[in-house]
Amino acid sequence: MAAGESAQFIVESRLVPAMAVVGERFKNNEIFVPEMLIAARAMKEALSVLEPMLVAAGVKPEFNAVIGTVEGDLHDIGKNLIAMMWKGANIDVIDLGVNVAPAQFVAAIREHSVKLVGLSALLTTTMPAMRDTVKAIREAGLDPIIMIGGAPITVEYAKEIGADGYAPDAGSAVDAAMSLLRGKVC
Ligand code: B1M
Repeated sequence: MAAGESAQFIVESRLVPAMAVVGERFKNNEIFVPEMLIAARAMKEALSVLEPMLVAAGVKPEFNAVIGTVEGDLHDIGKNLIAMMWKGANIDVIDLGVNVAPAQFVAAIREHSVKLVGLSALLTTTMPAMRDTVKAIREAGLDPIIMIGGAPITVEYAKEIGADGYAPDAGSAVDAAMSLLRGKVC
C-alpha cells in the first residue's frame, strides 16, 4: 500500500493469484498440507488487514457460500482448507463447522441466500448424510450450486446424489466453484 497499490488491487492482483499458484502446486503434489495451511494463514492475516479498507471502498466479495462437514462426521481439516481457499478466491464463506444436519444447511442457505454450498465427508458411513443433505436442500425448493468432496467421494457419487460438482482437493475446489458460479450466474 505504501507503494500506492489499492487494497482491492492487492487482493485481486496479488493475493488471489498467489493462492491460485498455491492451489495448483498442492494439486500437483509439489506442496503439502502444512505449506497449504501456512499460505492460508498468511492469506487470512492479509485479508484481516485489508478488510476495513475494502469495506470502506465498498468492495464486496463477488459470491457467497456455506460450507460444512455433514451430519455424523467430525473431520474438518480438509473442509477448513476448502473454506480458506474459497475465501482466498474472494468468496464470502460461512462455515457451519462439523456434524451439520441437513436442516442446518437448509436454514443457513435460506438465511444468507447463498449461491454455493460445500459439503465435506471423510467417512464412508457419512456419505449417505450427503445424499440426505442434497435431498433436503432440493425438497426445500432451494437451488444453490452444491459441491461435494472428501476422501471417499467420487465424481460418480456426486452425480448419483444430484450434486452439481465435485473436487478432489482444495486447488481444484476453487477452479470448480468459480466455473460453476460463473456458468450458473452469467
Ligand atoms: Co478419522 N478416519 N476417524 N479422524 N481420519 C479417516 C478418514 C480414515 C480413512 C482413517 C483410516 O482408517 N485409515 C477412516 C475412515 C475410513 C472410512 O470411512 N472408509 C477414519 C475413521 C474410521 C475415523 C473414526 C471412525 C475412528 C474411530 O473413532 N474409530 C473417527 C470418526 C469420528 C467422526 O467423524 N464421527 C475418526 C476420527 C478422527 C479424528 C477426530 C481423530 C481426526 C479428525 C480431526 C479433524 O479433522 N479435526 C481424524 C483424522 C485426522 C483422520 C485422517 C488420519 C486424516 C484426515 C485429514 O484431515 N486429512 C484420515 C486418514 C487419512 O486421510 N490419511 C482419517 C488431511 C485433509 C487435508 O485431507 O480431509 O481428505 P481431506 O481433505 C482433502 C480432500 O478430501 C478434499 O480436499 C481436501 C484438501 O485436499 N475435500 C474436499 C475435503 N472436503 C472437500 C469438500 C469439497 C471439495 C473437496 O467441496 C465442498
